[in-house]
Amino acid sequence: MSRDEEEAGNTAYGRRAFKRSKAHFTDRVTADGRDGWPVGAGRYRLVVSRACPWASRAVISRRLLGLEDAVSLAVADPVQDDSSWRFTLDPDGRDPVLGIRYLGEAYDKRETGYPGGVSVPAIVDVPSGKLVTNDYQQITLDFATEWSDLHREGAPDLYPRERRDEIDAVTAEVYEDVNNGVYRAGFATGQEEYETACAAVFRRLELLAERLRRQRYLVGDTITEADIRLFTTLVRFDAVYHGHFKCNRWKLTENEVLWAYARDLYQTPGFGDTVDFDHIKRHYYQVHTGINPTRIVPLGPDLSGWLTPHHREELGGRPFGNGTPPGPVRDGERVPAQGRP
Ligand SMILES: N[C@@H](CCC(=O)N[C@@H](CS)C(=O)NCC(=O)O)C(=O)O
Repeated sequence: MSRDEEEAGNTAYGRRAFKRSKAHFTDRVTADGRDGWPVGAGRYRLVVSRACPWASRAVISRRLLGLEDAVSLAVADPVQDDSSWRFTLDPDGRDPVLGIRYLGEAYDKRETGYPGGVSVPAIVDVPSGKLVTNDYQQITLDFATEWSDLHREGAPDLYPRERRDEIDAVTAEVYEDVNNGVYRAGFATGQEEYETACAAVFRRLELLAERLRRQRYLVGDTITEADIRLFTTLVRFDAVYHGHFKCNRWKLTENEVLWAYARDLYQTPGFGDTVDFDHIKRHYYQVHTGINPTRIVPLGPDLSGWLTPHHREELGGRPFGNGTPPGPVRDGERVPAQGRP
């Protein structure tokens, strides 16, 4: 949630439903450079928080597509301060490539006095230090389609042309009721608003479970953008959405199909190796003081189940299509032990 959303939440929420703001910086990095930002190896830095579901989409795509050498990664402290996302995990609290302490400095370089919030994911142009885009809906689609010259050998096609209509349709529903639905439930300030959002979350999850009962992935028989987008919410479900956001009709671990589907993806290289449960829990429970004033971070849930067999391979499917899984996580990008099961 960006700062302006949070402000809206503190004022008009009793009467108005939670509304996610649109990304303000929507330039695209493309093969032909039509917005002034051509794809180029080493030119851009992807700034994320591993806590953030929208940013995590980009971290997963980057791994699956093998864009690690092309786009470097900056991981912000999961707990923002009053000046928002900061690089306190790095030596001297500065991002070593951009040389800045706060992501907001790259926003300022792009547009002085921008009144909106600073959000992740963000792509920053390294030579100028300027923010290029914070348009999380577009970044992964562009990684999949515009950056193809720089994909690794064996990279999967995450947004296959012949499946785009189906992917767009399913991701629209997943966005509305699941990705953003949990936030609508979590930040509701009235009983009715909460109940409507929470009911929609579970109604949609049950429909998705039906769809996934007999097919391994959401669209076609390979991993696509649609799976990445559902995964980033499911992997956070029991850790933060069930308790902190009150989406508690059932836990992910209690839904046989979705729990197996989420474990299958978690155990696929490029998914689970990007997830930091410690960052996820500290961010949600410590930052949203409106809904958790004590800032206490719960000890649970038990994470060991994420590594148990899922048996989804019995449904067939070819995770990477004609491609191959990504190689090991780069040195310096491994999730610390405290964030893993
Ligand atoms: N609403 C964001 C989408 C991404 C987003 O909400 N990211 C969150 C983290 S999960 C964020 O950076 N929020 C700003 C903040 O919490 O200060 C946008 O407008 O681009």
